[in-house]
Amino acid sequence: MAIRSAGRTRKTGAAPRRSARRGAQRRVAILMGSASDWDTMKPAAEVLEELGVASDVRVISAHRTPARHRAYVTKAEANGIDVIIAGAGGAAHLAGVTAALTLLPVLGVPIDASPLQGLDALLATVQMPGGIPVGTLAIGRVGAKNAGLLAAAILARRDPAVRAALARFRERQTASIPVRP
Ligand code: RP5
Repeated sequence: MAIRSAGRTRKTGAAPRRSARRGAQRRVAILMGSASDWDTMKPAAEVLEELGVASDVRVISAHRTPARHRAYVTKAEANGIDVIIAGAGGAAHLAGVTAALTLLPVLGVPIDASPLQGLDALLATVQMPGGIPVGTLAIGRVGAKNAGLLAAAILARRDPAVRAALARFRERQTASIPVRP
């Protein structure tokens, strides 16, 4: 079953939606606690699109929209999602609570959204007590990009097309590194 595209967000008015191919099954969910997180999370959607993986981008807060969060996450696996990426700033519990509600792998992206410059979100996301794991990436846009790549690597175990796209990505990346400065 296909999942609806992201709804309209309150601050920007723009709908953070992203689909690699029109009508393609969105296999990776990209959740963020606020529309203000979208600029940071965008590299996850962009790299997945580059690899031909459709993503479902949603603004969902564990504490400000708890009902929306539970409804989405508990149905995600049945709706064809394979991996969930969750980015949040401050006392960032989005990834941890998401992981508690699903058996899907959850990748957390700490976001620099407070005077502590993301250190708070990093610790909140990475320091999950034993039993409910969150695969935590780096703070900010680099972490989001790597979350997209890691999600693709997970899909690639059973999807030869994604594996081939990932291999081509690595080749392009290697070729782009100059021998001399
Ligand atoms: C967190 O609070 C969000 O993930 C965001 O990083 C931060 C600030 O949110 P806004 O006040 O910009 O909506 O829940």
